[in-house]
Amino acid sequence: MGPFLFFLFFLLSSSCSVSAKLSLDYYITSCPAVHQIISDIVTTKQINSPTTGAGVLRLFFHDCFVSGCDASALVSTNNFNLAERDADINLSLPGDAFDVVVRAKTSLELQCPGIVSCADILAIATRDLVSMLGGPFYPIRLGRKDSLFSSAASVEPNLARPNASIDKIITLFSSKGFTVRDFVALSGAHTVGFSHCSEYADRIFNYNNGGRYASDPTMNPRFAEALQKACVNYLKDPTIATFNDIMTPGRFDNMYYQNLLKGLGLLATDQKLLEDPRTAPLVKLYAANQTAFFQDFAHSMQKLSIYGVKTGRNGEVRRRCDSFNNLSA
Ligand code: HEM
Ligand SMILES: *[C@@H]1O[C@H](CO)[C@@H](O)[C@H](O)[C@H]1NC(C)=O
Ligand SMILES: *[C@@H]1O[C@H](CO)[C@@H](O)[C@H](O)[C@H]1NC(C)=O
Ligand SMILES: CC(=O)N[C@H]1CO[C@H](CO)[C@@H](O)[C@@H]1O
Repeated sequence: MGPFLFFLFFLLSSSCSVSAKLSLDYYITSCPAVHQIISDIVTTKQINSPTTGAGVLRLFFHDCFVSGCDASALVSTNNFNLAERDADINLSLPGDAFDVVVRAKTSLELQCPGIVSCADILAIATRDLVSMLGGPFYPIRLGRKDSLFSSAASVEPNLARPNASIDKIITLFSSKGFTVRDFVALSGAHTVGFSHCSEYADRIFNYNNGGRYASDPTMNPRFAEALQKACVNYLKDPTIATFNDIMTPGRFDNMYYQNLLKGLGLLATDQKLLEDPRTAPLVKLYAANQTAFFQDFAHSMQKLSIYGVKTGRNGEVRRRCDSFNNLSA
């Protein structure tokens, strides 16, 4: 192949978009039972440990936003490298979420060794769990490769804290190609799971230096009082956590948005969605119409699940989800 032809080939092959290389039936011949195997593991795990679903959903979001949906968040730190999962913001990612992926991988390695990537497992497990909790079911295109890198330092700039402004989060999302609509719809994930007191303590204790029990005026006062009781010892016991959605904590529904209308948002960034004129109309839409929320959530999750995906030689199919195949990487 002459240099010109090679150049042409390179142009053509690199212009195929990543998502075009993913497909719904990627494992149809190499591992036809992939969906059944993952679904069995996920179902058993969720029944035995009901906090798994929310944990996996959050883990998936963190994995995707930091360098793409490439299982970089699953890698353990070793002597050579401080991995993503050990960044400060990750410290509360729950062990059950990692565990269910490891279990699915173990089962898949017995039936189709070396075939199914950890990134695909995490994407499928997330989808299955959302649907098991009562949320929408959506198709997932497959063929993601697992990352060759994972770095704690890349976490902080790519995720938002609950003290961030809505402006800052919209900028973060849009820098990755996600719209305000994606942001508000994906935030509905906080209809399940927990947050630790430290994540919202500044809203319920000494708000604006107003005294020990001064709380954020945008928070429902009875809700604030209940949280003050639950969190009274949070500095001594940092493991104390409360439901993100106090009304239907284990169900994936549109209650998160209905809560915001009543001042029952837990994190500052949740409640602020009702204040910003760019996000408030969507909060009201989703609060009034669960079908609209489910449609948009499913759409944005499909978009999230192909964000920054690695294909071809930009990644590998890991043998173990917590380490690279080349152990000295
Ligand atoms: C962009 C703004 C966001 C901020 C500031 C934020 C922040 C947080 C914080 C502080 C927690 C509590 C963590 C803990 O204390 O253990 C949390 C939990 C959670 N987040 Fe978010 N989050 C955001 C967006 C998202 C998105 C887009 C998703 C998924 C699509 C998501 C899914 C979850 C889930 C499911 C939980 C519960 C985790 C569990 O129970 O283990 N979050 N989030
Ligand atoms: C938000 O909280 C983090 C620690 O959780 C802190 O490092 C950061 O300075 C705070 N940012 C703002 C804007 O207050
Ligand atoms: C709710 O949203 C769905 C999907 O966008 C739409 O088809 C339906 O008409 C809406 N329902 C109401 C009552 O507005
Ligand atoms: C949570 C996680 O899996 N990553 C690290 C961050 O926090 C956990 C829990 O403390 C640590 O065990 C992990 O090293």
